[in-house]
Amino acid sequence: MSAPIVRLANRTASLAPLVARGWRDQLPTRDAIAKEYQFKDFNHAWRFMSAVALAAEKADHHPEWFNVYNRVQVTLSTHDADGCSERDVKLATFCDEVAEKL
Ligand code: H2B
Repeated sequence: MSAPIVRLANRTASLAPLVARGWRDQLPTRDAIAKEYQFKDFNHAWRFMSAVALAAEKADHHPEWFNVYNRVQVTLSTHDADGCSERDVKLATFCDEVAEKL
């Protein structure tokens, strides 16, 4: 993911499409976004996590996540920028695309 490691210049506008798709803005607690996915079963949750993990490793941009059976809670923030960056927008969009196809 070659997006710059800087906080979003226009945070509200950049996050609006994600918020419209169910991502929660974690402000004021933290400059991060989070979404909970629910899949058919553990197999589908794991397929989602596998696909996202491969993309995350390739992009050197990793999710914080928590999985119980068919649920996956994903939190995205850029530690190196101490807040949301374009990298989080890209990874969030990718997560939604993968979940949509499962
Ligand atoms: N993932 C996330 N979410 N934020 C980062 O700032 C980050 C990362 N930085 N993965 C990368 C790894 C960095 O620590 C390494 C050294 O490139």
